Amino acid sequence: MKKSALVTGILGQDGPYLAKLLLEKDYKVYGLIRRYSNPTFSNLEYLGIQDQIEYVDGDMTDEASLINVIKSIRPEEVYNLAAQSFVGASWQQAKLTTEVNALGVLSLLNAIKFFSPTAKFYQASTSEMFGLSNDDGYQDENTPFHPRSPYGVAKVYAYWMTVNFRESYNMFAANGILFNHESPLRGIEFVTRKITDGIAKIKLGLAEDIHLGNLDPKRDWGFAGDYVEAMYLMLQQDDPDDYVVATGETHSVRDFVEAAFKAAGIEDYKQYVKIDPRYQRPAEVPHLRGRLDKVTKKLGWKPKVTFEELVKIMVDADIQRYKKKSM
Ligand code: NAP
Ligand code: F7E
Repeated sequence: MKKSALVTGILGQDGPYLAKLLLEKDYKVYGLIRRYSNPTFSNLEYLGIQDQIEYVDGDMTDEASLINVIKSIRPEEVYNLAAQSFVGASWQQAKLTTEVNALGVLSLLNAIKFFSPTAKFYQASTSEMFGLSNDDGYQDENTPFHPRSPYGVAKVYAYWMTVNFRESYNMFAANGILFNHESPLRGIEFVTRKITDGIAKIKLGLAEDIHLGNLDPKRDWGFAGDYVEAMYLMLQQDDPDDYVVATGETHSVRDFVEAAFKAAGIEDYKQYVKIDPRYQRPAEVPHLRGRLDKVTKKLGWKPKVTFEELVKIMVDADIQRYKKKSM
């Protein structure tokens, strides 16, 4: 019998990479999708796996829909990747962000507790929970949380609820505290993809500049394809636990801009970048850098793609995309 897994957030960035990995391991993969007037399966199509997923209908804000899904498929593993994941939007839509990212997780945990209690549960926790905490230049599993956005606050709730279900009901519930991870499938509003998409347009004469906010914040950026392996490994352990997943390196947004223009063969980037206050945030997370000792020691996980390789993969993919469109 094939193992079964439910992946929420199947149409996003991480969902397709994780689904591909699970399919390669011969899982039956169910993907939760919500009602949409015009759904886009483009990220699954990009990886060529859109026809290999069994889609189930549900919304993180509708508890009954989650109960129905869990009850009907009783998956052995549940990867909760669904979220309003854009930090910038979480100030404008704080309540929605809370309903999806915090209360939605409580609903899903309850559905599992009642209808598939032996299922192993993965919660997509985030380095945004650390926010301002940065004792020695690194964050790890023992760093206190100080979230800086409604997104971060909601994720802290979900983190602790995951721990609480583990401690209260003896459920296998694990948090992956993932630092920023990117890919050609990254949503276009996130800074890395906004930069590589903008550079591709400039390179092909389709745009003149890129409008960005604060270039000083530092992030620990890795490749999404590497990070889904860590999610999978967390659910293959005998005991549930919480793990930081990161590269251990940090770069500013400015560094990313410079590296991306360079990868596209443009040396003098400054003339193309306009600082636009519309993209500055009410409260910023200035410095993220994860310590990956635990995930390496306990799960044997390490990132494979370097910062420079990641930048090049994303720049090349966007240039190819626009070239294909113009053919
Ligand atoms: P993403 O591309 O934004 O994907 C999120 C997915 O969640 C989308 O497919 C979206 O569905 C779905 N979703 C949103 N609201 C929903 C709702 N009410 N009901 C059901 N589904 C809903 O995010 P990602 O980059 O793949 O990240 C995956 C998870 O990891 C997220 O929880 C994110 O917060 C977390 N995370 C991400 C990073 C990172 O750097 N990427 C780091 C740490 C943690 P639609 O397609 O229908 O909109
Ligand atoms: O911003 C700065 C911005 O939106 C990165 C999500 O996946 O990772 C992601 O959250 C930095 C911030 O990602 C622009 O102010 C400057 O300092 O790409 P981002 P994020 O906020 O770090 C974490 C780990 C998650 O969990 C989230 O789900 O870049 N920045 N100028 C800009 N950011 C954007 N988006 N657009 C700009 O024009």
